[in-house]
Amino acid sequence: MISKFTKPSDFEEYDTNKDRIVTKPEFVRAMYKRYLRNPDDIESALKTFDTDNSGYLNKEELTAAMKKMCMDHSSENIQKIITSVSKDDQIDYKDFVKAAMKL
Ligand SMILES: [Ca+2]
Repeated sequence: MISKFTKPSDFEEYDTNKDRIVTKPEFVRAMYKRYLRNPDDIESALKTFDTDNSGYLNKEELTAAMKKMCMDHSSENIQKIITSVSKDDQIDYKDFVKAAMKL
């Protein structure tokens, strides 16, 4: 549990289930969400998650990425994300930006 914050609004942003406790997954998610607001960082994140360097994220790579970010990486949720941003089951840079904006 992390108890020191620079301003109260940070706490509210991190505490996504509003139980007044910021758990490690909540903190990790918040950090990634902040990180993914910058287009340059989105690009470097995509490169990090694209483990076979194909330029696209497939289902397995996206699942691993979501797991790393402490986000819902159930196969239903992964499929939902892919269907909502991509037409061909592959996530390219543009699709990944769209997906990151929804996190
Ligand atoms: Ca890939």
